[in-house]
Amino acid sequence: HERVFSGVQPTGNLHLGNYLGAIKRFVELQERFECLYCVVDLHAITVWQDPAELKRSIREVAAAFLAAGVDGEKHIVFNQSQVSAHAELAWIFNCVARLGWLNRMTQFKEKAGKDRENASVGLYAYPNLMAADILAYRATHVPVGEDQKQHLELARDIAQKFNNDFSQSIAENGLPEKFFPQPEPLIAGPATRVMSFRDGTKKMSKSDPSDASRINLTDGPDQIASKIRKAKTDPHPLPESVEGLKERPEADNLVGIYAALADSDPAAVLAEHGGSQFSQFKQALVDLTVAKLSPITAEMSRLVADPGHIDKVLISGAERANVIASETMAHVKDIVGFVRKG
Ligand code: AQP
Repeated sequence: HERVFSGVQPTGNLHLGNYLGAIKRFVELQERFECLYCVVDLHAITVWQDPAELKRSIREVAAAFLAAGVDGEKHIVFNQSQVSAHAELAWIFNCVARLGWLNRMTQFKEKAGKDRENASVGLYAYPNLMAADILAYRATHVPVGEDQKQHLELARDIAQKFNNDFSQSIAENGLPEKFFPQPEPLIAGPATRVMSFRDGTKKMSKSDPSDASRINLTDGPDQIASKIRKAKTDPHPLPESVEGLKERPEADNLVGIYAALADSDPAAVLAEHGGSQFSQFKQALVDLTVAKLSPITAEMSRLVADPGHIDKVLISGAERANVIASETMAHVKDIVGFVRKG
């Protein structure tokens, strides 16, 4: 059974990278898979979140899903904290994953920075919770940006170790040998790693203190235009072919963004715009970005202004997610050897 799971953190400043690397892909996958899209609020609190701000951000991420075209009736949209299986399974995975595995996670190193002693334990265990998110639904496919690749690999290792450690018990409970599937990352297309507009070697990120480094999904046409015009570039015209994008991170980034927004690919974009000056290409990119994002931004603000609809979608989503996840948890408890009410 093929099933998609993915999540986005409600930590404010949703940006073009989140849209192109994740949310836009969520929409595309709805035709082919049964999908669960989660606002991962338990992940968000691994770093401090102001409670009122968190509530607002949870609704904003849900609004972004819906405004971008995720169907909250056919598929499942919910917030993580409302399905207790995520936290329960994460604990079990805390006891499956090895310290050595987590010590290799580069995102923890980046986010904890120099003051590692002062990072939350949750930030360290984050990848185990992410594995639980996916495996609570025994999801087979996970659309994410390039930055999540290492965490996905860890989720695969956890699934495999659980299946191995408990192979006898899995068999005794009459369950399939590969109780947890190996979730496959879906990292494809021209915008799996959208870069900062201020530094072509850093990814576009919510937490970048410079607002000019990213296009927020709440930015209006004027902000979009000004940020794209000011985006860092090199002094050369656009190359004629994709080979010419090597060693030119800023050009590569803008061409990738254009291609992703146009549902095209970099070669086709360069066939049209190769040889242009950046000033010209940037104007085309402004027009395309505004055309694609404006309807989403408008719908997001409409939904957030009266959150009744969003809350209904989230509550119904959590109920339906809970049905699937509780079944997994009942099996997991039997497999591990917990006594429970039958
Ligand atoms: N720059 C990016 N390009 C492509 N995809 C990206 N994603 C994030 N940044 C880019 C993808 O968006 C999804 C949701 O991300 P998240 O909110 O769960 O966490 P994140 O990766 O930590 O997001 P940020 O913006 O980078 O936040 P900070 O600044 O806190 O680190 C994921 O699928 C992610 O790959």
